[in-house]
Amino acid sequence: MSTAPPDAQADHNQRQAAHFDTHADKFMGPLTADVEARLASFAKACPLPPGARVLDVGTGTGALVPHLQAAGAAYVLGVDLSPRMVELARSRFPDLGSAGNTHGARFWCGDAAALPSFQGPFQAAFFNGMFGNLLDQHDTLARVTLMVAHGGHVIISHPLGRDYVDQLKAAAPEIVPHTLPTESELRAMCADLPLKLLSIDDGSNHYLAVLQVPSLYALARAPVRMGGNVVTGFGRGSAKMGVPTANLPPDELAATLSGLSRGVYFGWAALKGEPGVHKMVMNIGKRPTFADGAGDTVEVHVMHDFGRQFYGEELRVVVVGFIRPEMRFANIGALVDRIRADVGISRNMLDAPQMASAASDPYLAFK
Ligand code: ADP
Ligand code: RBF
Ligand code: MG
Repeated sequence: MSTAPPDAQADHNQRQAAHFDTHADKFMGPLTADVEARLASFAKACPLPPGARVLDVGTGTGALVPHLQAAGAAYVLGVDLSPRMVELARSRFPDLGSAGNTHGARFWCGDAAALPSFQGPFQAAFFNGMFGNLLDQHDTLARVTLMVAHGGHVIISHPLGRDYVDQLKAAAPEIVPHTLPTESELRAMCADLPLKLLSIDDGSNHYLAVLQVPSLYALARAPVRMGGNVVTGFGRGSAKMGVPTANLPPDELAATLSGLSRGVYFGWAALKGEPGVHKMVMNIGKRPTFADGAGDTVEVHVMHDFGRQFYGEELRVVVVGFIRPEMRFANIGALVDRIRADVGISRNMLDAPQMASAASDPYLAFK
């Protein structure tokens, strides 16, 4: 996935914070009735279950927050890069601190792409009036999507529309590097994300795209079968991460892999000569978290204790689901935390009847 270099991202975030710190007070003025009405309709764009937790990315002074609350959000977390904006937003709502489970609105100052996972999961995440301000729209969309519960929604909206954002971009590209994606651009952006585009209204003076995180993370082309004799990797999976990964030979699998984007998948695995079919989660990619991550690897973590190593032996997998694209993490601890979440999601998803049936795929019986 495209990821801006960390220093470019840090520079961009600093520029956003400084710009909105300077202009924050202008965002406290009343909005027109028209804009308020559009914000109200955006907040109702997806169902919010009772007790819903909602993330408002680029909350500014919290303009969308009352509308989210009116639409049924019990818990709103507003996130913004500008400390002054966050200060003003906090001044408009009862002070609840920055974490906790009491219903109401809270605010967190920082990059939504770096929001600690304990703040989630959310039933919905909104990018309102700010998507063009992101340096790497795909990367931030991917990371925020991981904070949204399965079956939840991601909303990209703007109360003044794409033409307006075009003008902002033309006037100050260092602050607004992108415009809003057209329908085909949004589909392309979501191609390797666990997101389904439910609707898009790209009107002349408003923009509303409604995306959903699938409830089963099913892979469109499932089942995908692949296998091979286990090869050695970098010796890090078990030793440094506590997650052994049996590496499959990528060259032999080139034809199968060409149709799959880099990322994390799950399904079923069997080792030749050993009884049983086991749940597995796997990564296909280049391990961008590590300096030695370059060549493509296919790594399978089998959720079973074999009590031994099995290098050179034949491992087969049937892939049924896709969780997320491969990403660069700030450090090995953050990667391991995320892999643990991937293991948990996979284990749960594979219990669903649609996913469980693939365990009896004849390919896994070596016949
Ligand atoms: P490498 O870097 O060589 O791939 P790892 O530390 O990732 O080494 O460990 C992977 C090896 O551990 C596999 O090749 C396999 O022989 C063994 N292993 C044992 N149990 C498992 C398991 N449940 N899932 C994956 N590999 C396992
Ligand atoms: N490496 C990354 O650099 N980024 C990832 O997003 C990533 N996701 C993974 C998800 C799972 C479920 C597994 C098993 C591995 C993942 N890896 C990822 C690969 C990891 O870096 C690799 O297993 C170790 O470096 C050992 O080779
Ligand atoms: Mg390995």
